[in-house]
Amino acid sequence: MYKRLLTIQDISCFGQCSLTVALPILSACGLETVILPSAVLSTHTMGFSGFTVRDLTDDMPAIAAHWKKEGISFDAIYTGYLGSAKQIDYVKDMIKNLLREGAVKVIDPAMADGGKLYPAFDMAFVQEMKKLCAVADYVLPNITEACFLTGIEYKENYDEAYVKSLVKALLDLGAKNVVLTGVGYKASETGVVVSDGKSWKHYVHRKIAKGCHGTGDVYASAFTGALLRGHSAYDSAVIAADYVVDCIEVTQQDKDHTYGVEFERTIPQLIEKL
Ligand code: PXL
Repeated sequence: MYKRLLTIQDISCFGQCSLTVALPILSACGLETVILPSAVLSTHTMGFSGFTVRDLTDDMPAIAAHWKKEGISFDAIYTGYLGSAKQIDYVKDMIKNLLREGAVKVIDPAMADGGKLYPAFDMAFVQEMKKLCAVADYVLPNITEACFLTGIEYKENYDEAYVKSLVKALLDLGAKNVVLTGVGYKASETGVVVSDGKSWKHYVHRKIAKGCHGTGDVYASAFTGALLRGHSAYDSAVIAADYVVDCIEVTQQDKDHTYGVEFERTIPQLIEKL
């Protein structure tokens, strides 16, 4: 079936993240991809200074109302980087008003990495993001985001008991399935844990580089694309992880390309896996 998905996140014009990654990946996965930009920035906020920001919060309710009037509805929603706590409220309204029966809700609480919140966010934003994660079918945090969402202390070195406590706390928030990224117990490894509270699967793969920018968005887009193409949550998590590894590998051949990953070059490999 040809599915229609709504994705809400910013447009960072330069920098290969958020919507400039999500739209091409989801379209390539064969989904009708409707976008709602939460803000327009000249670049993303990591490693650039003096970037411009046009916040689009106030446009969101009117866009949603127009869609409602036109009878436009969605089989799925996938949210990424959101600009403000108020936007999260508007997203919750769209979940109530614009989704078809049985629509899939994927929430990537893109707000933190490496133990720290991104510059634009504070704890008030985190509180609102918790409420959005509570209604998610799939929540896709990294370890730092999981810590902010659950109040559990961030650790660089951890064991399976620690990861289990994070996943349990995320499920207790209300999310139906947790896809926790960046989980590895050795320096040379990383991976993803997928759990619905009953089953527990950990896909472990090689760690090539530390913290490549935009890979969270590449991951969440490929995961959502595979899921909506009918793959299981675990298979989608594996497909997305392998795709991100391919993206990092091709990008490493290009030493000057430090602001994002060259995800376009490996889209054929992703399609092959679907
Ligand atoms: O990749 C997440 C992301 C999305 N959008 C903007 C960002 C970031 C991460 O820093 O700055 C504007």
